[in-house]
Amino acid sequence: MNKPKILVARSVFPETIARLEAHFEVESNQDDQSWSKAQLIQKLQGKQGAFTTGSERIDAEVLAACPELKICANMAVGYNNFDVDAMTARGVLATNAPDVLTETTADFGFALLMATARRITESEHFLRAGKWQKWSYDMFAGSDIHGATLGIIGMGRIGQGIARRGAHGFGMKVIYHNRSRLDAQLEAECKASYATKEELLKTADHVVLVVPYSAASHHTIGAAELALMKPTATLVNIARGGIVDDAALAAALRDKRIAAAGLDVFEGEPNVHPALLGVPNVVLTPHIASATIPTRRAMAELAADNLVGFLVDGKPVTPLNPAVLGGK
Ligand code: 8YV
Repeated sequence: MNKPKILVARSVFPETIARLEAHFEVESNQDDQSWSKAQLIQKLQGKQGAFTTGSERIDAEVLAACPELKICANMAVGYNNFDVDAMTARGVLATNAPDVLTETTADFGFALLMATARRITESEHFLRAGKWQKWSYDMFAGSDIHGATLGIIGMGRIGQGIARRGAHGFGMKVIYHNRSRLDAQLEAECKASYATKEELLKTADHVVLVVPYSAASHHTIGAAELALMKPTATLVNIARGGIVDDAALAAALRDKRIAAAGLDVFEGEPNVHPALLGVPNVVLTPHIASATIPTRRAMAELAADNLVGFLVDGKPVTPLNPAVLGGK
């Protein structure tokens, strides 16, 4: 019997490819070429499955042009690259990779917060440039993390991981804003209390964004929100680029309306707004919050589990639109 055909849209572990090849005829993009939408459509011709990594847009146009497609498995917890409604309408299964990256991503969020608040990369650049000639009492003075107020916008699994680190590890006072309140037990475990977005922005010393991207969360932080923050506050974004208005943030950093920012994600990445590159009080990293080998391996395995589970056994592990399962 012919094996189903799948596309692996980005480079991935050779072991993952080998595992997929046991079940499928695999075309993979091991050279990590950047494909236009037309090229993605062309590569998807005749494919029943796609292994995606979060940046390949699967929308109504792609789906209409690829009628054989049955499943897209994202190697990412975020799935704003999928138009899930359009996929459901076409009977195409969407899956993501939740849970396996929670703790690693929360570690990174905290690392970025610490690097930002304590000016670690800025001071390292100074040292490497040979500018360190003397001690001074306020050289690279940053803001305290222990005992400070940590405001988390988006209190899903990763947000809760950051709250636990802040409350239990650093004695921070944790406040959060989320579409819905956590139940009392989770709030107690995270030592976190609910705040409106406005209260959070006005009172937090450090604001961390972990909210999923959608039309509703686009520019959750723009000029008006930045204006509410304390001039001593820091902002960390490990969610998605479009959550922050990068131009407004660059202006706020330049004018010292907030103290500093740490960004792992950007509007239009891998391009970064040039104004952000021009301000010193921002730590910039290339979307690496989940990047440890064990975690990336677990994410790849889960995406592969979904492809094999669905196309071979009819049982995906983490479906986002289980409504389509009845029809396949
Ligand atoms: C991924 C992510 O590295 O899981 C997510 O939503 O943003 C990252 O962990 C990225 O999407 C590529 O897989």
